[in-house]
Amino acid sequence: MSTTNPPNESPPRSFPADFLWGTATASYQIEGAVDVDGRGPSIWDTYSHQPGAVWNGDTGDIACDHYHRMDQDLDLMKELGVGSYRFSVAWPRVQPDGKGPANQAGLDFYRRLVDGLLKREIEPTLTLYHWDLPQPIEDEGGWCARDSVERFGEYVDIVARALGDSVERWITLNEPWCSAWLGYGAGRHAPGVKDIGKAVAATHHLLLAHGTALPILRSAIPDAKVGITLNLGVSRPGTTHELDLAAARRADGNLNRIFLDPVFKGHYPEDMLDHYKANLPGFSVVQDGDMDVIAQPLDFLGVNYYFPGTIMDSTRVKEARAAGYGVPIGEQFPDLRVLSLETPGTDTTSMGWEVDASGLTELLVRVKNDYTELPIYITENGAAFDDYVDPNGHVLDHDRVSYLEEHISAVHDAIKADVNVQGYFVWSLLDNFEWSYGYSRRFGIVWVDFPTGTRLPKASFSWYANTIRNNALTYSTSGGD
Ligand code: IFM
Repeated sequence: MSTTNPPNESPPRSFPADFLWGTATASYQIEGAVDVDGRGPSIWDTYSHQPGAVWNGDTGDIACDHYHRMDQDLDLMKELGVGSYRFSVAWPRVQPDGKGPANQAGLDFYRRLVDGLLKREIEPTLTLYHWDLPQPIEDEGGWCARDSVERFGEYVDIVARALGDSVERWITLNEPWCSAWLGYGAGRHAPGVKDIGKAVAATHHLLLAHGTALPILRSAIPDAKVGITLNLGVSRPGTTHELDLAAARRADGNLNRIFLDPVFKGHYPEDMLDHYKANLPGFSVVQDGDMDVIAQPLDFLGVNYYFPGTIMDSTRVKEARAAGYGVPIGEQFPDLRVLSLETPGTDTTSMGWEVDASGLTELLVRVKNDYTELPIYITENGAAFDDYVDPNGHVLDHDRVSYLEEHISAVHDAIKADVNVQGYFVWSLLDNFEWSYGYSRRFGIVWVDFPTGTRLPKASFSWYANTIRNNALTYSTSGGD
């Protein structure tokens, strides 16, 4: 643990004067009020109500009830001292049928949110799509159907016109890999489809939707700063055997390169085109001109990072065990033929994710070297642990403080290595609906008592507030500058 504050043990790791500190949430994970003020159903309403889909049968019906407790949450952010709050707009609040005219009551909610932020001198960072696709769009094929792209454009136009006078920083999509590959490939997220071909089609249509949104945003809001948020990782080969090197490359292709290459280079990576062509229609949904739409200039890249991956070829289970790795049973994407290994002795979060902040620095340096020198915001980073309220009424989440300290330090290392990182957003402000894990995983720096909705800032909240106030990591046992 790194937080028993030994003053002056190491020099403070200061951040640039204009570094943006923030925190993030997403609509379905916190808002609740799923049938209030004209909101329509989303794929997550449908999915979470299917028996067995989400842990404990949890749903986002009430979640953190942020819809009704917004002012309290805004006050918490003010107390935290963040410069920006990253939230997402629920498309089904704005267009309950996924098309047609705006639902004014839905837009009014986000207007109140944005005004409440600005009143507290907190910059809004608005994500247009964080996975709550209107169910009527899914009924017509969802992201596997090209029509969803046009639908998205109409929705973006409505939101841009409604909030463009007050929001400067816009994110088109959050983690399209999860929408496409967990939603349509692994079936572990809404809409719960298991079909690799559909995941490939969804990947392309999501990227096309991103590209389609760009001129719409730029024409409605000439000063907008627009980016996309990708969940990126490092994919480390478990051995130097050629099969493992190739497997790590495939994993990297699936997670990182099929998103980064189109956005920054205007084409899909050849090896992944070949891979998906081998057994599937692959990227045959790509039409002339699509790649130019996808590769239009951006103002920043949002990076979400949580954990690194250690990868070997799936035929090498015996060798993986002999090398000392834990080998999970079952492959998420059998076509990829990769083993995602566990390294015994490494700390993990309650998601089972390995804690290794060096992966974040490595990733950021790679993005700069291979893709872009645009400003980067870490739009999500954080950890779930088994928090509890102690008999004194405190949540002493030292594991989370340690995780955040190490990862913010890794961002500092990247800045020293000349990566243009301009901000960092903790995931998440509140404990919330963690998708298929329901409420069983707590990522918040504020504890939420779900039966009552009561909020209780954790120790990590004070620690982060202190970091923001100092604009520096002022102490650590993991080494200084
Ligand atoms: O809770 C999610 C978030 O919605 C997207 N990024 C990862 C987080 C933790 O799993």
